[in-house]
Amino acid sequence: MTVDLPIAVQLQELAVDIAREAGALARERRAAGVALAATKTTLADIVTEADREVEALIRSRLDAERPGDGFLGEESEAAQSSTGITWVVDPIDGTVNYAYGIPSYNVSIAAVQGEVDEALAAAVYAPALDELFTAARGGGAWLGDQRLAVTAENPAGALLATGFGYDPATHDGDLATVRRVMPLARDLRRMGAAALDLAYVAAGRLDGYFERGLAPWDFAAGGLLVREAGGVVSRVDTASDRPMIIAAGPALHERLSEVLHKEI
Ligand code: LIP
Repeated sequence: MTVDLPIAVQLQELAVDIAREAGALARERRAAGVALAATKTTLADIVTEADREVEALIRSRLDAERPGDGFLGEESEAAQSSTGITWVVDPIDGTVNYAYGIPSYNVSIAAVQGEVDEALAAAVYAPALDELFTAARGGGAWLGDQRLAVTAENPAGALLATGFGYDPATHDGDLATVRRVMPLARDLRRMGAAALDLAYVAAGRLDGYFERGLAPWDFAAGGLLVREAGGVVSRVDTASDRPMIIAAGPALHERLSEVLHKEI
């Protein structure tokens, strides 16, 4: 007798299975040596052959298992959904880390229903670290059998993470933002992979994260992890071409929003 699991759990199980297979391929290609395929918005914005190969693997698995679902990925054409579910995929998030051999890269897969902020299921897999973060809406966020929870406020200040875009023209503004936020911080991290930054907020390894200019595939899966771990994720300045993501526990999210709203 098959048990009809809630759709979010079914999607989560598929996302986990595909993320593991895709992550293994990325790790294998990394060990063999990374080939640059092209540059995109700037010379610093690279795509490797592995990015494209991993996304093709993910897409073929989803087409086989979930025909009719939509697809929004970093490296290939979008596909409309006829089922109400769309997969939002970054095949290798942290591409520059990947190209340099820095282990902080991951496969990020989210199944969303409606807006990208409304993910039903998520899997963020860091194959070089063999850590898979996952969540289904209403089912909590997990790292293996460890249930994840965001941190509470710390009188020592917040351990924050952020990131910078590939366009050098945006760096001054982003650094000004960092300067405004630092009075809330005990220290700052810049790890180069948004989905891992979000997964670490969910896991309590970071207190908060903020970054401008992310694409849906950078935050769709990690955003669900944070929400299912008791955190708050918001997107502000959405009218601009570089909206800001803010993710933290509720109290810190409020303080970060106050500071970051002042610059908008
Ligand atoms: C990256 C993000 C990172 C951001 C980089 C880039 P990619 O995604 O994960 O947080 O700072 O500019 O957008 O390009 O490696 O998939």
